[in-house]
Amino acid sequence: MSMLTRRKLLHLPVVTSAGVLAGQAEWMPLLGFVPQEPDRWVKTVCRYCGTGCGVYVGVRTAPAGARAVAIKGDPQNHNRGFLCVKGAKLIEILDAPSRLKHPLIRKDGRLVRASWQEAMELVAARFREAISRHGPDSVAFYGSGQALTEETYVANKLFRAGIGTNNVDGNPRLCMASAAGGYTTAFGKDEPMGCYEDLDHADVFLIVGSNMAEAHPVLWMRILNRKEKNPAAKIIVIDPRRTRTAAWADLHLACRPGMDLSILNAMAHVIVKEGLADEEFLRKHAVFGQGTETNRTWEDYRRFLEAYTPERAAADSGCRAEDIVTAARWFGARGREAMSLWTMGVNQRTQGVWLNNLIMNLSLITGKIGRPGSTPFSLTGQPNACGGVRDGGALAHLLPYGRLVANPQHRAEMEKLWGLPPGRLSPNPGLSAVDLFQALESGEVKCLYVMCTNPGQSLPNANRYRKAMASPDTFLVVADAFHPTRTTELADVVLPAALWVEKEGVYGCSERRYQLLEKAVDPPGEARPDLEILLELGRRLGHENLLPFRNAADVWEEILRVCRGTAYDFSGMTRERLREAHGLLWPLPAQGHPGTKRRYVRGEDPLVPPDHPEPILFYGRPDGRAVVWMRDQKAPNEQADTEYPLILNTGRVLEHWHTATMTGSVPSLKATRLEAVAEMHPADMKRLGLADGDTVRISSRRGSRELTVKENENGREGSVFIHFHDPGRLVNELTIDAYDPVSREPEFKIAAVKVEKVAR
Ligand SMILES: Nc1nc2c(c(=O)[nH]1)N[C@H]1C(S)=C(S)[C@@H](COP(=O)(O)OP(=O)(O)OC[C@H]3O[C@@H](n4cnc5c(=O)[nH]c(N)nc54)[C@H](O)[C@@H]3O)O[C@H]1N2
Ligand SMILES: Nc1nc2c(c(=O)[nH]1)N[C@H]1C(S)=C(S)[C@@H](COP(=O)(O)OP(=O)(O)OC[C@H]3O[C@@H](n4cnc5c(=O)[nH]c(N)nc54)[C@H](O)[C@@H]3O)O[C@H]1N2
Ligand code: SF4
Ligand SMILES: [Mo]
Repeated sequence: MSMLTRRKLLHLPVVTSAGVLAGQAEWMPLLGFVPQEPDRWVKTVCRYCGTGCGVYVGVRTAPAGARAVAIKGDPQNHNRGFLCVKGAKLIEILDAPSRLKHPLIRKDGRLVRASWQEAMELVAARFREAISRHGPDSVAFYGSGQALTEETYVANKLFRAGIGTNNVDGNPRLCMASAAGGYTTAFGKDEPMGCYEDLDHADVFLIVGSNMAEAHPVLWMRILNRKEKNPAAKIIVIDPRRTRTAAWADLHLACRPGMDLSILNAMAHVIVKEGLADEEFLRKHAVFGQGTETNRTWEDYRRFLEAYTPERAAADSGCRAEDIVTAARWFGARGREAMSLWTMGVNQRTQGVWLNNLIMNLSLITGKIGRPGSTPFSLTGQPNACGGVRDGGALAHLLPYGRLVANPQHRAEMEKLWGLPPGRLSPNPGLSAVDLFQALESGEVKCLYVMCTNPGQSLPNANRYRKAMASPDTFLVVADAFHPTRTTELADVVLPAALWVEKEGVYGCSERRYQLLEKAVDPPGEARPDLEILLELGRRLGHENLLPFRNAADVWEEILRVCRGTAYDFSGMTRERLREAHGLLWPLPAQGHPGTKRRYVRGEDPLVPPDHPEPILFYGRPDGRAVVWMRDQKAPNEQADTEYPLILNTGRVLEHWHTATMTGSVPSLKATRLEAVAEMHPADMKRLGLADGDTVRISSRRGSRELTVKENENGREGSVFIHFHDPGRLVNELTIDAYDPVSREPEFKIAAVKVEKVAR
C-alpha cells in the first residue's frame, strides 16, 4: 500500500456514484457524494463517529417537501472537507425502506401500528403505575452518545429532577466510561486536554487498542499527513491484531490480549531508567498514587517500576523486549513531542481505568503534556458521547457538567439551578448499564425507556439481557428511527424517531468541540424528534413545569446556565455563535472568547489565572496536580483454558456502524463486510482442521453460534476476531458481561471460546 499524499487526496474526485464505493476495501477519504446539485446547502455534522466531521447536506425543495440529495465535507471544519465512506453515504439512510414511520404497540404478542396518542398514553400509564407502586427507582432511562445534547439533557432532567431516580445511564458506559474514569482519577475532571491540532505537531504517536484507520479515518488521515511532512515521526501501535492501522506503524507491538499493562509499565521503567523522565515537571505538577491513595512518592513509583523490566513485559505480552525499549525511547526522547491515542482495546477491559492511568502516566513522567503535539488524547467513539452524556452528566453516578450524585454540594447546586426543593435529588447513584439490565432481569426495574441505542444487539452476554427485555413482566419502550432492530423486536412500545438532519441540536466530539446540527428536512411519516417525545412524556407524567421548553434552542439556553462556573464552562457558546462557527472548543466562558485548544494551559485556557506562575495548572484537582498511578498487570477476567482454548476479540470494520441499522440500509455498504465471520489465524485453523469458508460453531460459557470462518494471518495465534455489526449473527451472545470495577465498562475485547467445525 503506498502512502496517500495530501496532494493525491485533494485530487480525488467527488464520488458521484454508489458503484465507486461498492466493494471499497481500503481506507480512503472522500470529499462527498453529490449526485445532483441541490437548491441549498445546510451546515451540519456527520451522524457517525466521535471524529465529528463537518458536513454540508444538499437539499432540494420539491412540492412534496425538501429532500436531502447531496453531501459534502465542510472545508472550513477540522476535517478540511474530507469524509470517510460512511459519512459520504449518509444521506441514503434518510429514505431507507427500514425507516419507522409510525408508533407500534405490542398487542397479543405482536407489534401493531398505533397512534401517537395511544402509544404515549400507554407509556405514561405504565411509568406512573410503576412509580406509584414501586417507587421512582423502578423505572430507568438508557440513552446514547448519539442523541443530541438537548435530548439527553431533557431526559436527564425528567428522570432525576422530575421522577426522582438516578437510573439514567447509556451506551457510553460500554464505550467511554473507562476513559472518563482515567481522566477523573488522573486530572480530577473528565475530557481530554489536547486537541486535533496536536496531531499536526506530534513526533511520536502511541496508539493503544485503537484501529483508527477504520474507526476514526479522518483523524487517521491527519496522522498520515503529519508523517508525510515529517518522515521522522514515529507511529507505535499496541494491538493484538495487525490492523489497517498497525500496518502503517513503524513499530507494532502485537501483545497477548489483556497483557498490555506490563508493556506500558515497562515503557515507564525504561524512560525512568534512561533519565528521560522530567523530574522538575513531576515535582511541580504531579503526585503519586496507588489504590485510591495519592500520598505516594517519586521513590515509591520508581520502586514500583523496578519489577516491570522490558524482559518481564515481554514474557507477559509476547512482544519482544527490544521493541518495548524502542517504544519507550521514541516516546521519551527529549525534544520530541509525543501524543498517545487510545480507544476500545483499552476501555473495554476489566482493567480499563488502570490502562488509562498507565497511558496518562507516560505523558506526565516525560512532562509531554500541554504543548502542541504532546498530550494524552482519548478518541471518543460516538459523535456525542462527550458533549451529551459525559459532559451533560447522563451516567448513573453523574449530574450535569462535572457534578456527582454522591456529592451533597453538587446536588444542592443542581437543585437550585433546576428550581427544586432542597433534598429533592436522590443521593443514591443509579444503576449503570450492566447492573441496570440485571435489575430488569430481577424485576427491580419494571419500566425502561431506551433511546437511540440498540442494547438487544450491543450489550455483552446479550442472550441474558434480551430475555429480560422480552419478559412480559417488564415494560420496554424503544425510540428508534428504524424497525425492526434487535431491540425494537423485544419492545412493548416502539416510538418512531426523527433522524440526524431531520431535527436540530448540538454534538460534542473528542476534542471538546461543540457543533450545531441544523435541521435540513422533515422526518418521514409520523416520526418525531426525541426532544418532542420526551417533552410529551414529561407533560404526561406531570412534570411540565420542569420542562418549559418549546424547542432545542430553549433547552440550550438552560444548558448555558447550568455549565456556567464549572470546569466545563461554555456559557459564551450561544446558539448564534454555534450557527456561524464550524465548531467551538470549550472552555469558552464568555461571548467574545475564541474557545480553548489546550486545556489547563496558561494563556490558552481561561480557567487558568493569567498570572499563574507556571505554564500549566491541573485545576481539576484541589491541589492543582495530576496523579501518576501505580497499576499492576492483572489478567483479564476470562483466560483461555483447555475447555475454551481461544480468545475472542470483537470490534469494528470501516464500512459499518455498530448494529448496522443505518449503514446496513445503504446498499453499497451493506454489500461490504456486513456478514460477521470468524477471523482466525492460519495456524489455529490448521490445528483444528479448518479451511477458509467452513462453517464453525463458536461457543463461550454464555452462548454459541454458527459462523463462516475466514483465514486472517493478521490476528494473533490463539485468538478469533469477529465484528459486532451483523444483526443476523449476534456475536454478543458470546461476549462476557464482567466489567471494570471503577468504570463498570464491560470486557467486550476478551472472552474465552472454543471453535468446532460444523460443515465445509
Ligand atoms: N467504522 C466504524 N467506526 C466507528 C464505529 C463503528 O461502529 N464503525 N464506532 C465508533 C465507536 S462508538 C467507537 S467506541 C470507536 C471504537 O474504535 P476502536 O476502539 O478503534 O475499534 P474496535 O474495533 O472496537 O477496537 C480497537 C482495537 O482494540 C484491539 N484490542 C483487542 N484486545 C486488545 C488488548 O488486549 N490490548 C490492546 N492494546 N488492544 C486490543 C482490537 O484488536 C481492535 O483492533 O469507533 C468509532 N468509529
Ligand atoms: N461485541 C461488542 N459489542 C459492543 C462493542 C464492541 O466493541 N464489541 N462496542 C460497544 C460500544 S463502544 C458501543 S458505543 C455500543 C454501540 O451500540 P448501540 O448504541 O446499541 O448501537 P447503534 O447501532 O449505534 O444504536 C443506535 C440506535 O439508535 C437508532 N437511531 C439512530 N438515530 C436515532 C435518533 O436520532 N433517535 C433515536 N431514538 N434513535 C436513533 C439506530 O437506528 C440504532 O438502532 O456497542 C457496544 N457493544
Ligand atoms: S471519520 Fe467519522 S465523523 Fe468523519 S465522516 Fe467518517 S464516520 Fe463521519
Ligand atoms: Mo463506542
